[in-house]
Amino acid sequence: MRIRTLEPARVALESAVITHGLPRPQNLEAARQMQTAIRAADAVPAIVAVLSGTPCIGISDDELVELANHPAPSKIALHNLSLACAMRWTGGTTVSATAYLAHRAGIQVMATGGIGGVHRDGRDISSDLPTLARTPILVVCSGAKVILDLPATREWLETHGIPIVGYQTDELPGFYVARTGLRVDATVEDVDALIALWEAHQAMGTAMLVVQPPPAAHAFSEPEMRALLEQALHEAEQAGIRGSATTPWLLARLAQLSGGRTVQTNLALLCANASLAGQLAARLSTR
Ligand code: PSU
Ligand code: MN
Repeated sequence: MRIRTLEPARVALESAVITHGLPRPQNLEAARQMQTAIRAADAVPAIVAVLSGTPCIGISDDELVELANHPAPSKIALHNLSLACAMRWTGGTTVSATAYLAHRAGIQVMATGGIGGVHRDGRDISSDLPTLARTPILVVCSGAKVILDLPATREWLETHGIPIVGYQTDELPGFYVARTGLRVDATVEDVDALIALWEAHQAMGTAMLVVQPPPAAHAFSEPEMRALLEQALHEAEQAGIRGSATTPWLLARLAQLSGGRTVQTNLALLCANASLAGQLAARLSTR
């Protein structure tokens, strides 16, 4: 493992969103904007990725450019992290591999767009979930991705002892949409209240999710998203898309169907989450 800095106010950023979640050139733009948002909050961004077999906690801008433009990057989750190291792969780490590595590097806070969860077929469960169930880390996100079975994902989190805290919201957001009708476990209005909850939870050994809706100017309405999603899910089934290809395929199809609007929403929510994570990390580092 290569750790770039030991600065206490670090925020880990996953990189599967760079290699598999967003099209070029918005992927590079997203990564840079997230880093800027974290620095503006007086914290230090650490993009987590695997470069030629080395798990990296923090990468240089040259390395980021290379990763964002890599012709065939791997999607690295927990099941293939060790293989990626042994076989010298280069790739983006999902929330699962990122949380695992960040925790080992002593980082308490990470940011992403939407976590993985229980897929709608009910059989495919993202390794993000079991990893969060055994990793004490504070994850700032906009809920789970709307392509998933959100009620089942919410139940899974509850079963496995992962609290969901709404930041200025009482509902679980659905990534591109602000509301899902699913409740959060607690709502807080400011960063200090979040810190108090995290300090109470930390010793439990599981992650805590902090969720906030996508910025209002970019959010999709529920009926709008339902129509796009119905078509994308139907097409994915027809095309026989399975396993780890599912999430990237659906995100890319939604981007096409919405004329690029979902990409703008994704960018906006990633930056907002990075900013909040930066504020949390900065505050935690002074305690
Ligand atoms: N957040 C985004 N876009 C993404 C992802 C998160 O805004 O593409 C990635 C994360 O890396 C997450 C992964 O861990 O999607 C989930 O993939 P899967 O469902 O295959 O576990
Ligand atoms: Mn899967």
